[in-house]
Amino acid sequence: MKQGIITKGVGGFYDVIVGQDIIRCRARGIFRKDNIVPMVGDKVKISLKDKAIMEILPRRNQLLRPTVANIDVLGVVLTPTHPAPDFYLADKLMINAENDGIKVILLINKIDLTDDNGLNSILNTYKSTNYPIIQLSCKKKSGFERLHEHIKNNVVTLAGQSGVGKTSIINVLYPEKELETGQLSDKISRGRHTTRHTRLLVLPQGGMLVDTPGFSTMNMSELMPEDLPYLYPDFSDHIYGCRFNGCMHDKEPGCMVKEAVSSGFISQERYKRYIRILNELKEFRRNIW
Ligand SMILES: Nc1nc2c(ncn2[C@@H]2O[C@H](COP(=O)(O)OP(=O)(O)OP(=O)(O)O)[C@@H](O)[C@H]2O)c(=O)[nH]1
Ligand SMILES: [Mg+2]
Ligand SMILES: [Zn+2]
Repeated sequence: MKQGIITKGVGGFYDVIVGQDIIRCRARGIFRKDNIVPMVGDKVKISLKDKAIMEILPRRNQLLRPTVANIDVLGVVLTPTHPAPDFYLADKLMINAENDGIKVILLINKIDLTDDNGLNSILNTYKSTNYPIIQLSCKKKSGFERLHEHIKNNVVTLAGQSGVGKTSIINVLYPEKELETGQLSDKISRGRHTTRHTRLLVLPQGGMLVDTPGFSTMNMSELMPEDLPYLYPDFSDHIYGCRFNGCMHDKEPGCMVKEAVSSGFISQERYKRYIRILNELKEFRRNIW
């Protein structure tokens, strides 16, 4: 038996990288019986003779949207324009990563296309999170040295809307692979969902990168509403000063999170989305009980 990492899974076959070689395997029937589906990023033991995955090693973490196991860093990719930033999706990606103990970095791509206003609205939204923010242009190939600092020795998954340049970023870091990228469509510049399958690449310069398909909707049904405030690093300095224990930072008086929003320490827009997400999670709980 050999040990490797799943780099891709399509139609019941899994590509497993073992050293330099990619071996296409089937999963043993037993996984289906136990309801375990192998994921990209899984460390597995395979039988070379049968070309089969025999065992999935315990996962350190698993993101469900996008579906990847054993991630160190989630790179949330946003663009100031083309397409316009979907902050609601970005917040949700960050919340899920926090919930799974995965580090977050924010990548602002296509800075060659924008003016200061577009860029500042993203920077101001996320500055109090203290997430590392890296400005990139794939067109000008700028900003990549700083990104590489976060990639070496890590498994980094890129996620975000279709068309923000996730695949383009990987192509700059690993040009030999020439992954397919797509033009934007229509007047409002939407992506065309060019990347269809999650795929892990081992970079020659060290580190692993995971390219994922863009998406726009995401539910977080597994999260409990009362856990949500703790998944906002920009709330953490304020959360313990609230008048009420168990303050959800919504309509309660004496709330220090709301105070911090009023005085500009926390982005107002991000706070509004927090309330929206909180209500969604509550609604979900109401419906299942
Ligand atoms: N001007 C400019 N265009 C870029 C940049 N990065 C990517 N693009 C373009 O944006 C388009 C979409 O890029 P992709 O890399 O396919 O985007 P993606 O996020 O992988 O999209 P999906 O696979 O659909 O999720 C392509 O036409 C790229 O050439 C950039 O930094 N500047
Ligand atoms: Mg892509
Ligand atoms: Zn509060």
